[in-house]
Amino acid sequence: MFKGVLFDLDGVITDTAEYHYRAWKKLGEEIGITIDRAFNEQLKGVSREDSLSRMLAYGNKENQFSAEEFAEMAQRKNNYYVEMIQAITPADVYPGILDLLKDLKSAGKKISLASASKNGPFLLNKMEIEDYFDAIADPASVKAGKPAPDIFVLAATKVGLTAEECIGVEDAKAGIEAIKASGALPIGVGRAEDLGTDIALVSDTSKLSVDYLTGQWTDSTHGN
Ligand code: B16
Ligand code: MG
Repeated sequence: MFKGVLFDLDGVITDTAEYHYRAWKKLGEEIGITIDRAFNEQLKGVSREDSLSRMLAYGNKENQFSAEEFAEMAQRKNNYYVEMIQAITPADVYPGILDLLKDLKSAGKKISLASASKNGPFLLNKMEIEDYFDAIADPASVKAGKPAPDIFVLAATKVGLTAEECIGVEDAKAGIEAIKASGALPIGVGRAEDLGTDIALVSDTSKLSVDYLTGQWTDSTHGN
């Protein structure tokens, strides 16, 4: 049976994915790149710097900025984002997540954060759920971001487990790829069009429960 759950944050624990989108859109408007929600799917789960590189490539402006300008734009996007997330409260925790965290704790499962966001600890604090987490994997300390498996491997290691002993929960294509590569069992929150047809999917977080996770584990090759 699975021994731990590795949680993505943005788009799984709360709706910060929307704020990331708005902050990138605002920066884009300032530098003459118009993005839409379809393009934004490619930024979900991707680090701040990699997201900016993808946005510049999308706008055919990848060679127009110096390293200093690049760093300033990444910082500016984060400033917009940090301003938006100040207002986050416990009421912003997605449906079902608090009960899931409580039930996982009661069931003796480890809980670890595998977010690409450097704002993860701040957000857990704002939502008042940091005490449920046995560990937070620091995205600044891994070599490669999602879709590389590093952050999920680190999140498992930090709670004394291997990724193979864990379930990973993600809302982004890059994150699902990272979970698969780590050896954990992926569960997606979202649509098959975005996340693929080969993994377990829930349409929203209210469908996530210890029973659901247990059923998926038992049905998978991990359970055999
Ligand atoms: P920050 P996740 C990811 O978080 C977001 O999905 C992605 O949009 C963002 O660029 C990335 O964190 C970095 O976030 O700029 O706050 O460090 O989905 O992996 O929880
Ligand atoms: Mg996410």
